[in-house]
Amino acid sequence: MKLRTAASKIIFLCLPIMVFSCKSLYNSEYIRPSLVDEKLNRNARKVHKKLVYISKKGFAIGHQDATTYGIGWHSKDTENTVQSDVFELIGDNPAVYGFDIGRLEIERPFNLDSVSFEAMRHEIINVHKKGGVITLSWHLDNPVTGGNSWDEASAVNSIFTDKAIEKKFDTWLNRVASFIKSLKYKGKAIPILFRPYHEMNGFWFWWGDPNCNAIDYVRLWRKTVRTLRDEHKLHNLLYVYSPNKLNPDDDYMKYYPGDNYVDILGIDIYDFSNKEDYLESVINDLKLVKQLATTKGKLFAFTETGQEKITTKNWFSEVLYPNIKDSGIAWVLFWRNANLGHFYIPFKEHANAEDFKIFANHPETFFLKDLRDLED
Ligand code: BMA
Repeated sequence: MKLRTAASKIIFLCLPIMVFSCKSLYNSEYIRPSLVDEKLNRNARKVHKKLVYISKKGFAIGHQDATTYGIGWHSKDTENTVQSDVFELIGDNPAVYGFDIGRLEIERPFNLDSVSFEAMRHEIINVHKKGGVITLSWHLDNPVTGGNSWDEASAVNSIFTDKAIEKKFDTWLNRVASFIKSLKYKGKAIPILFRPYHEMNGFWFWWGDPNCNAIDYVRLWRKTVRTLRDEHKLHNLLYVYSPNKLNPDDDYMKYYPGDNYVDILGIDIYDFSNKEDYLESVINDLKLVKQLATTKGKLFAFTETGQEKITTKNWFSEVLYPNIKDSGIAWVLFWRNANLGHFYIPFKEHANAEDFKIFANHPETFFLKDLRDLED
């Protein structure tokens, strides 16, 4: 009798713990990773784990602005339905969705590519609900001149030396934080792969070389992490570092903010209709990124790629696929389908539409439905 009472007491006391405690995410195949944010929420940790699993079997397919617009349509025409040029071709959506928050910092209602931030928030929630992975880039304006991202006038140093610019920039970061804070589903913060200040080894952005030196770049990156993570307590962000393809004198690590500030190593490489050049970069750069990431125990990804208008026959299955299939990348993100002069995923009538289907049929390519089949 006494024993039974004790046993029921234990069950009674443990029940809430049993109900509320969660299954551990970690096992022998997936050891607890060391991440920028030690307090990273469970959903974001699950995304990290998912990406690790995918990278062992293949890679997730991503598309920038996949569901906001495409060739001949805009999401405002199709409220509440997730349409995408990828879906038009293969009957499945991408696994990874790129969004850009450029101009959020200056409180514009639309981003630099005319996507309303309201629609973006709506889409991000929708995509998350359907099991997709979200990545955010930020083509932000030049805080000194008020020009756009491509205004090469020096600005990063001023963030640290000019009080007025610093104040302005802090306000910008606060606005980004507010937007990210609003990305919630069922009361929980939606995981985001945050990829700011990309292609910093290129000359075209004000945060890039030679418009910003490496010391200032690292300071900018760390300040951003500290503001979002420590001040605003955003615990849903994985931080992605993504230089542009390496020119002969480039050092991938030159602007690296440090292992404690980066979760995922990336690289952006485009095919400017020069197959040899493109493949040389894809092969060599991905190999290097893999080496660095593996040593550090981090994920890595092909954060932007594509050939504008896809003029090379069978580009997806014959140029890209054979060279990334064993690369170990967690995802590959194709750039946006803006218009007939600027697109990176074929539309139905395009000469490479069939080729994309062949590419998508390979077991290594993970689309949205494939992601749902993975266990947590
Ligand atoms: C560039 C181009 C631009 C666009 C920018 C941000 O590569 O696609 O047209 O404004 O990305 O998305």
